[in-house]
Amino acid sequence: MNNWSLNLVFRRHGVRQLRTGWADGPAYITQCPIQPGQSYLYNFTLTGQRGTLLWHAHISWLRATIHGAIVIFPKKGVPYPFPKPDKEKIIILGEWWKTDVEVMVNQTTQSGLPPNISDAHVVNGQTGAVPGCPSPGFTLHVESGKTYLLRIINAALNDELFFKIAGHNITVVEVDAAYTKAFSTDTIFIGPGQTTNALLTADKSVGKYLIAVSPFMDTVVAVDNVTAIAFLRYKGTAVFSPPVLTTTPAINATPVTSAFMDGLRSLNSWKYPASVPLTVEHSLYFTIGVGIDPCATCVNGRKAVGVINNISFIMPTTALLQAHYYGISGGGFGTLIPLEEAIFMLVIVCINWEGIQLEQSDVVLYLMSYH
Ligand SMILES: [Cu+2]
Repeated sequence: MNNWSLNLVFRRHGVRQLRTGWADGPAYITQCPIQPGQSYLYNFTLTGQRGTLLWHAHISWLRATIHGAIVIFPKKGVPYPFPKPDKEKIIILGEWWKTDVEVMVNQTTQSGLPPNISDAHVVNGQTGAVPGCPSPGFTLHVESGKTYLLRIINAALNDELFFKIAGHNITVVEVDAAYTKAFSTDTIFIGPGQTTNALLTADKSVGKYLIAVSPFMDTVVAVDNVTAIAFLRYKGTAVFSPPVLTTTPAINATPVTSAFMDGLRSLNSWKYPASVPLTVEHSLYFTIGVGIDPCATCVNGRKAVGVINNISFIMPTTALLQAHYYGISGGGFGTLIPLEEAIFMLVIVCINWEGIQLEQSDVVLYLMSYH
């Protein structure tokens, strides 16, 4: 039931909605939004998945604040393929604006100028003591000798983030609800909408340790460079203990991101095999980039738009999948790729991303339901 004053939809990132794509969530792609005072029932089945995923409002920029965790436990009696943690903790990273994000996005769409970068990053809703904000920061309480499964979610709108705990390595065991080979790291790299499960063992001296969340950006696009600060606190830590500090990776630390990505390997065990198709029957070539459209209200008379194969997206009045399903003409979905039982390989090339810094409307590109 939407008791709010704005249209809403909800999306579950990473849930394999087999044959329930209609309840997938993105506004005007799979469904029209739920209008104020109206209700909608999302009915879907989780099949063959367990782990941590993200749900959020998937319309405009409301996902800045309307979001949360989906925790899917293994079936009863099925153990984790890693040592059972003593406790589990959810850690949601995000971006925070001081302004109303909806007002900001509307202004951005009118002017064609880039939206403001966020004012801070947050860990479970708290920035920590950053300039202009007296937040105490989130505290993760632990007991010596115990192991914790951290279910880390990046709910940020735009920023890829580093997550680091002073003095502690953590062991990645699952990413986006898929088990991985366990690997130890001092820094996690996580993109918007992604999740990472990692084991943390409280095996250091009793005390307080800084948790730092900072952005990654290796091109010329402006980004919020404020580090969110949280704390890991052992039981028995004296009240006014100064925290053990850490450094954050450089904002453009590509080697750190590469090392993390290269460390990710599917568990690929007998019980959890990586069954991927080995024969490709069709190759599809996509270029993803930024184009310029004329815009009467825009400051420069034009605005940047996201494009796939040089075609941009115009918000339809009927959701695309609804139009397709009911055979409504003029659905705005153009030529559909005829799908048959075949293995496709998508070749995706990003072009002209530097263009984003020059002028920008709401340039957000999504790839939906590809597998
Ligand atoms: Cu989303």
